[in-house]
Amino acid sequence: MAKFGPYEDDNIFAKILRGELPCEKVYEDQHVLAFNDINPQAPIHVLVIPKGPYVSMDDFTEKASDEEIGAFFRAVGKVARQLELAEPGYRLLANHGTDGMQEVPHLHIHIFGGRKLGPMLKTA
Ligand code: DGP
Repeated sequence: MAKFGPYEDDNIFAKILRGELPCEKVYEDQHVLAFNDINPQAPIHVLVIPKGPYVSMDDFTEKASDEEIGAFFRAVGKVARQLELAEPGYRLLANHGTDGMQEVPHLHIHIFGGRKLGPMLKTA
C-alpha cells in the first residue's frame, strides 16, 4: 500500500527514472517518461510519469510548475496518439491514496486501450 508522506527516492518509479531498474520505454521528453505496465490490465497498458518527485496527483497539482503540469498532460495525449488510441478510444486512470488503492508513491497516469474496456468501475 502506498506511503503518503513526503516523496521517497527509493520507490520503483524513481529507480526506473534513474536507470537502476529497466522499463519498456514508450515515450520520453524533458519532463515525462512513459513505459509499459509490468502487469498489463488491457492489451495496451502504459504508465505516464513526471520526472519530478511527486507522490500523487494531489502533490503534483499543488506543487508542480505550470510547465511541468502542461508537459505532463500534453505527453499523455501525445502517447495515446502515438499508440493510435485516439480512435477507437482509451481510458485514463490515476489512483490516489488509500481509497484509490495507489500502490506506487510516484504519480502515474495509466493509459488503457486495445479493446472495449467495459464499465468504468466494477461493483465491489
Ligand atoms: P497503482 O496501483 O495505480 O499505483 O499502479 C501501479 C502500477 O505499477 C501497477 O499497474 C503495476 C505497475 N508496476 C509496479 N512495479 C512496476 C515495475 O517495476 N515496472 C513497471 N513497468 N510497472 C510496474
